Amino acid sequence: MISKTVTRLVIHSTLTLILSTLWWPALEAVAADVTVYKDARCGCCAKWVEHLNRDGFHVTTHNVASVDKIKFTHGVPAQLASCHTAIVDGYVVEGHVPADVLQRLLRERPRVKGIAVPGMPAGAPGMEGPRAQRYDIVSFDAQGKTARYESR
Ligand SMILES: [Cu+2]
Repeated sequence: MISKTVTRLVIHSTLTLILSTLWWPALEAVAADVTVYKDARCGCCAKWVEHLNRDGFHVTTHNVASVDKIKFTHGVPAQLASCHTAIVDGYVVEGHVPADVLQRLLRERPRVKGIAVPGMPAGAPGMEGPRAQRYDIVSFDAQGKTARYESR
């Protein structure tokens, strides 16, 4: 009787462990809140927000008079600037960063201040069009030191 209960308990906890391991990354990705600062007239910014929403992020957008001020406040290096700036889980996200790269950032949690897609490269999420170009997703730290995080 007791051994049967123990066996059941062991099976139950093992299953729970396996299931929680399987579900954890998915749950974490879906639960992430993103705050986006953009200009009200920016069309590609809105398209990037749609891209994040489709990927399960909870996005709150703020239309601001000066996106430059936001970038300065959050320490985005000038050469990495793009059209919008976002905050997710303590990280600064500049420009058209693909949702899966955002998820990688939240999974790996590197010791950086944020990541950026400088400028507005054609083909990046929210910048879809007939001609796509290669671009880098660049990380930066509080001192403004940059490194390539991923390439597309
Ligand atoms: Cu843009």
